[in-house]
Amino acid sequence: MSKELALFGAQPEFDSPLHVGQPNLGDRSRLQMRFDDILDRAWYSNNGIHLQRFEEAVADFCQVPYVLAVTNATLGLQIAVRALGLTGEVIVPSLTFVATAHCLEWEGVRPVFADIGPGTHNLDPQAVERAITPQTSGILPVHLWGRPCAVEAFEDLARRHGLHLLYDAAHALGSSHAGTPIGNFGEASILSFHATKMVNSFEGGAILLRDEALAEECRLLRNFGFAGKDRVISVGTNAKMHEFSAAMGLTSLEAFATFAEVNQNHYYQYCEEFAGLPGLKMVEMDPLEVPSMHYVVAIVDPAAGGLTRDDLLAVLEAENVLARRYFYPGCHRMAPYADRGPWDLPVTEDLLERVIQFPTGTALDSGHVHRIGQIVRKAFAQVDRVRAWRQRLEE
Ligand code: T4K
Repeated sequence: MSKELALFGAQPEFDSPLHVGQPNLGDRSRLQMRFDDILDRAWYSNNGIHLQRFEEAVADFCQVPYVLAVTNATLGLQIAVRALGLTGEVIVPSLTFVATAHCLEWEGVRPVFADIGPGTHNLDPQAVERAITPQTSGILPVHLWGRPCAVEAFEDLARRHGLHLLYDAAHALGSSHAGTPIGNFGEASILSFHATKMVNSFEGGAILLRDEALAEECRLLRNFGFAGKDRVISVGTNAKMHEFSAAMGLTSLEAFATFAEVNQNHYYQYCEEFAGLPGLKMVEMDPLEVPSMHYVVAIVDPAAGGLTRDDLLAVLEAENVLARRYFYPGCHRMAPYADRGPWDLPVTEDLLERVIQFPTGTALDSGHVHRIGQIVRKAFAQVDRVRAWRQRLEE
């Protein structure tokens, strides 16, 4: 505890940056064998063998009948929005990556932001019900941080109001609710396999579906509307995942249990490192519901601990710990949605000022987590000095 904080001019604790979202890599030699296999076969895209294996592996892992791998989750969402025929307005949270809103806007559908629960960070079903208008055609909740939404309440709402229901499950690979894997709720769920996700395919995503006809529609949309050689029966885009991504996704998915164990260990260690700090509270993760524990999320309470979330980010950044404030400033404050306000989102706006994510994943070991814990403790031990320093920098 003796070393001075780097914020005050000392050497940073870490020589190179620690990121939230540093990629995990599974078995490198297996991946290289798969790459060689792709090169040997000279089959790089368009429903190759690795894509088929990856889709089967995801379907098996998520226990859903239909999986379509796509180039990224954003295009997966757009395809699902179009396949479901969403129009008018769709209700979404604002505390999410902007793709949740943009996938609608891109398809000519207006995202309408409803507030979230203070403990769940997920869409509040009552706020969603209040936001329903005659123009509403669907609900698009996000399983934020991989924690499942109030799926029963949303199914009930969708049924009572005749609305479509699809989930942004970008964070939720491996998550389940009451024992049911997350892809089995609503009409479609979309995963992300972006490089920063626990399981990655460099870039990538997947649409999980239970209905064969809807899966077929999404399949057409993913591949220019081709229903066979030389036969196009509808408009479509190109959202096909290529073989190298599928090989990476497969290799990464095979290591899920290892990644999950690492993340769970980090999560529990962070809980211990931060124990007793009045200004910092870890967001609870249930390993049975969210085995990936892909995000380590905490809430900063300036009234209790004296530091703001952004004070803490500045302290950490000076030490080369690149913690994040996902998803500041919130979609409702971004273009083009900000101009459509005012939005009534008190819980969202409060959390956007106080939520913080810490580095995790295989790039870190328990020593890193301990040193991050020490930095945070040091910051809380000299609140007045940190505040004064930050104010001076801002002037
Ligand atoms: N819905 C939700 C709820 C989402 O969170 C996302 C994506 C989507 C939909 C859309 O999914 P995709 O269409 O992307 O499949 C990143 C990702 O780009 C994005 O995929 C992800 N959510 C979001 C939460 O995080 P940024 O803008 O924070 O990325 P960036 O470049 O700042 O990277 C994050 C950290 O990871 C950095 O500190 C650096 C590190 N990093 C990043 C990359 C790409 C590495 O160490 N290596 C790398 O290769 O959005």
